[in-house]
Amino acid sequence: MATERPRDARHREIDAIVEAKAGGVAETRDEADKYTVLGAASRRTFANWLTPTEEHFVCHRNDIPDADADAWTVSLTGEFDGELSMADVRDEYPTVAVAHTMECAGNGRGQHRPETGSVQWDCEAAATAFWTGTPVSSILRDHGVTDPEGRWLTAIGGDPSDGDDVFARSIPLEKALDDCVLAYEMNGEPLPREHGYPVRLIVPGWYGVNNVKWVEELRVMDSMVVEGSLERPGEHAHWQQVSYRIHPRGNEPDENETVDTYDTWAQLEGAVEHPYPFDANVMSLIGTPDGASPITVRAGETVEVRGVAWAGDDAVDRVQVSTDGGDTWIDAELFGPDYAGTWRLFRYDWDAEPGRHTLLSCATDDLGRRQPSRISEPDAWRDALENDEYPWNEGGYASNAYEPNGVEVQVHADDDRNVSK
Ligand SMILES: Nc1nc2c(c(=O)[nH]1)N[C@H]1C(S)=C(S)[C@@H](COP(=O)(O)O)O[C@H]1N2
Ligand SMILES: [Mo]
Repeated sequence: MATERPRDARHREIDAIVEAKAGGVAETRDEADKYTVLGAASRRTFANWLTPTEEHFVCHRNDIPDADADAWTVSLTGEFDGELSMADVRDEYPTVAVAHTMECAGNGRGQHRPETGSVQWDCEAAATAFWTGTPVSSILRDHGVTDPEGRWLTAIGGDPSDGDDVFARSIPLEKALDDCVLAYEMNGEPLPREHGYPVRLIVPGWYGVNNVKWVEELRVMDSMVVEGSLERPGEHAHWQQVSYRIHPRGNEPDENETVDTYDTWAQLEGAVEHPYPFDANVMSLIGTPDGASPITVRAGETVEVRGVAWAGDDAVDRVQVSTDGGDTWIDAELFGPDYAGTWRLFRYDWDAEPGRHTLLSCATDDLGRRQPSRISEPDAWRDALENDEYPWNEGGYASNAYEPNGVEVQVHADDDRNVSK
């Protein structure tokens, strides 16, 4: 272990990533400085379907491991057994590519009032990339694991945890067998170190935290990870059972071996006492106009309001746009690629009048679940949903309220020469 303080190494790590990404990402600091967190530097990321690697947000808690693909192995443990080299992962199984919209479960946390702890993201921690690798189902089947009933797959990161909590996350085997990928390329290039080199788990449509980077062990068990599940030192269950749980102020979430419903929204509606952020809640963001500078319109011309909308394992059914702060709503057109687990583009041709306007977007999924208008007061908890509010929760997770994501836009007529503000 290095003798310098971990914080120093973290700062150098952040500097190196920012430099490599050359202006595509911006830092967002955690007050305790535990995380490396970089968000999309501009809203315009959300006006495009594919996020260039340079603009893809980064989020992790420990330092990046000093990995060498030639020496890296993935151990298969629990109800199966084996050890895969990276050559095995690449060459012994089919190669696939999946598109995946990844959103940090803490995205939107910065809009909770009062503020919660941890990284104060606004809406910049979401991205869509192509990930190339091996279907997890091929590895599982090859090792005799075919029955998902009651079983979970735990992926463990090789990031150094300084002897405290191991980065271990569990997903139901049903999801793992369905569409998950052990990825070694991102957007057609070898995985960058900060995104999980040499290999990471991709869980299409599920919150970022489930997508374990630097995977060194895959474990099949009949429960999700609980304290003592793993054959290694350190705390095992922190990232599954303590952190990343959605719960009201001032209580400790219960440890569960299993839950019956994986759908995050169904959990929020009451299926699970303290929900786990698994698949992403229905959400949308406007990419352009981005509000960064005034826009000038000519008489008779419209302004394209363009953005992205996603719904985890579910499909986006509808996106509505408001250009008057939520008084009236108009249906936007969905267009572009339509892949499971990824966002869709939407557009609306806005007949913009000069003045200042608040643009909002609100998506509805194919189960009729619509983004709530705002984040609730801290003590509302489950009642919030009935009042068209997202429940304020102590960790600030999985928020999908539309109103805080609005864009303030100033519009000038094109005969106005004083476009200085
Ligand atoms: N091993 C490991 N994997 C991890 C993390 C981590 O701290 N360690 N952070 C998770 C979180 S919280 C997020 S949001 C995503 C971010 O993936 P990205 O940095 O490639 O965008 O990685 C996840 N995978
Ligand atoms: Mo995250």
